[in-house]
Amino acid sequence: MSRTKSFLQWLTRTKLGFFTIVLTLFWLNTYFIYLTKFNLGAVGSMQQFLLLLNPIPAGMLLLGIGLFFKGRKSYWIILIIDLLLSLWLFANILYYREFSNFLSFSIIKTSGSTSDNLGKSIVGITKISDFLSFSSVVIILILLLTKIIKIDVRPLKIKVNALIEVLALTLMGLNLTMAQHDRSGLLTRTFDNNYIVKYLGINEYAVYDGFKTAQASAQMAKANVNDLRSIKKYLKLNYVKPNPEYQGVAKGKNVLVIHLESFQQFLIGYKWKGKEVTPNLNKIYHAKDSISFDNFFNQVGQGKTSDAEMMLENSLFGLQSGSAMSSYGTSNTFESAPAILHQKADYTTAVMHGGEGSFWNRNNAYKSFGFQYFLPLNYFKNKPGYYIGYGLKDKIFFDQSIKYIERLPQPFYLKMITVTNHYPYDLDKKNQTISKTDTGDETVDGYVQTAHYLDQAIGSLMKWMKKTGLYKNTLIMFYGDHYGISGNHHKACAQLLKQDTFNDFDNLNSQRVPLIFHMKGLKGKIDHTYGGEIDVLPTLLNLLGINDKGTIQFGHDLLSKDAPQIIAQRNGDFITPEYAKVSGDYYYTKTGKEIIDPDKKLKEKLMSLSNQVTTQLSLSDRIINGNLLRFYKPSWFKSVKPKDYNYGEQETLDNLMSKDNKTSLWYKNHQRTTQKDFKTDAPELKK
Ligand code: GP9
Ligand code: MN
Repeated sequence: MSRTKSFLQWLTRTKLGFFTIVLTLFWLNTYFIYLTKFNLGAVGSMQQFLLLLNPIPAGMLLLGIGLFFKGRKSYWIILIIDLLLSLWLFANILYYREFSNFLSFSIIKTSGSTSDNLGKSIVGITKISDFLSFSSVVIILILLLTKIIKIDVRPLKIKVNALIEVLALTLMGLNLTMAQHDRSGLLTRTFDNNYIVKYLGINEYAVYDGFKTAQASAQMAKANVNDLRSIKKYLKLNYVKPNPEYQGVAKGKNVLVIHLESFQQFLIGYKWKGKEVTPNLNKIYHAKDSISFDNFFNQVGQGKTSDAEMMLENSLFGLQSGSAMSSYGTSNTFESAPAILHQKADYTTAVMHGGEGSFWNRNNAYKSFGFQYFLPLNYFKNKPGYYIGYGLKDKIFFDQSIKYIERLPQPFYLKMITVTNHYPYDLDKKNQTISKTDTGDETVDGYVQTAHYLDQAIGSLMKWMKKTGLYKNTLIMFYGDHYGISGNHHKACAQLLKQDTFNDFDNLNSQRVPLIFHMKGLKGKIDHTYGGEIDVLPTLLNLLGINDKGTIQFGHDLLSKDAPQIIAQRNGDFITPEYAKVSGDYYYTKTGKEIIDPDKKLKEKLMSLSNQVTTQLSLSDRIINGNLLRFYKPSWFKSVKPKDYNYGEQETLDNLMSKDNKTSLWYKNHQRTTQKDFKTDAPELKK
């Protein structure tokens, strides 16, 4: 008998052979679906390699369970497991089509009522080719029924079964190690479910998500309404009255929040080779109608951008590890800025971002926050050369946003998330209009270039606002979300900042990011108050004249004379106008001298500050981990129900582009677009 023939015999006549066939079909099937139905963005040979191989370990482990059974049962159980895996694939294809994200247990749990009206639209969005996810099941079934595969009833040695499972786990471990190597923090930072699937596989994702969900619901089950009561008491005790001088000065104005990606304070006024890096922002920073803070700190943890967003929208901290928006954004109840503004002052609320909607779980979390509109990448044309790093280049993003901004009913609360100034600060030649710095540190030297690019994009947007008149009735808020150059680049940082050295205390100092409120007629100043991202919401609410008494917010109005000025960092470090704590060591803020031998009084002071910081952080954590805001029902606030929000493209465009939005800029401009008033020098858009 020839070798091939005996191999074929082995495949079709033995149990192990059957297992091999199912596993191979399952593998190829899953890989095919990865490539055709999801947008996983595997770039580079490592990611492509992992994407190709990642269905194998899970398939082996799960299908292998069937091998433990005897006789015919074993075959059927393997087939049923394959069917379940295919079903999971199928369900994800449908969900992904609508939401560019994978199903999660918290979505499934709430889907009876909700959320995404999946049930309703399931038929509408299914394509014939989606059923290809069942092809391995169908092929096996045919092979069995036609008796091409003959059932082998002999039991397998238990040792062989166990070996297969051990091998599967080993492969899984190997896969994980390689993935972590390519993308550190893959599991701890939870940026995007797409990443988990791309690196580890769709079934590993299910396990991961299940684990996270179980962890969260255990913590939630333990929490009760009394936990919230004690936190309310704490907040009441620490409440500071907002500054009456600024109360309501921006009442009824549009609020345009510009998220300056990775933008550090030192860029303001910074010159490279005699050229200002951010001339437009510098002008805004110093304008007479800008309140600009120069001691404002980012307070993010691993969740980076998403932590900044969590703080700005909710005045709650991110978590010690991972991203609160990813882990709790779908299932938790919030009392967020968009909901407050909508309910108290009839604002239309929206976010626009030139990146994928699933990143940081935005497409779920924003519903929980109460954003009416979310326009991520799929709302924008994305031609070759438009996209870099994590999203559309800022100039292209702004250019294409105009047609949506002008349609928003006013007053609006709109956040625009820029992304070009993001590590690794890459920019194509034709967009480089300032030279790189020369520290020799590759990850640092492009920073001024992308920051310069972002600044130019902002310049165009401002011109458009002035031209169209939107400028007159809008409060524009700029903020940097977190550092751009991490503390690991001591030498380069010292060089950029023209210092001899750069130590841990300098690193804390360079966590300063801009916070600017700019509005025509605003009584401006450079404000030296120490503040952080947690404080933005109370400050903004006061400017808009919205009473925030009784809200569950950990920040304080930065314009208040009584602002406590103790700025927590997510790891328990802090800075005040007098003292700072950096990795367990204390410093004098003004001189940067380390406090070596504090006397008793000073020691007590430092301890007390330290305790205040950990108290804040842990109380905020309790709210998020225990989902405590589900117990919060003040008379003036209606809890947000994510199911009331539909981010489906059709519905979004129907509402947004409706001719009935009589308060929109477009309507006021005699129902004509203002797109031609937006001038851009983006080389990609040159006619
Ligand atoms: C992507 C962007 C980046 O959408 O917001 O997030 P980051 O890496 O800065 O946390
Ligand atoms: Mn960011």
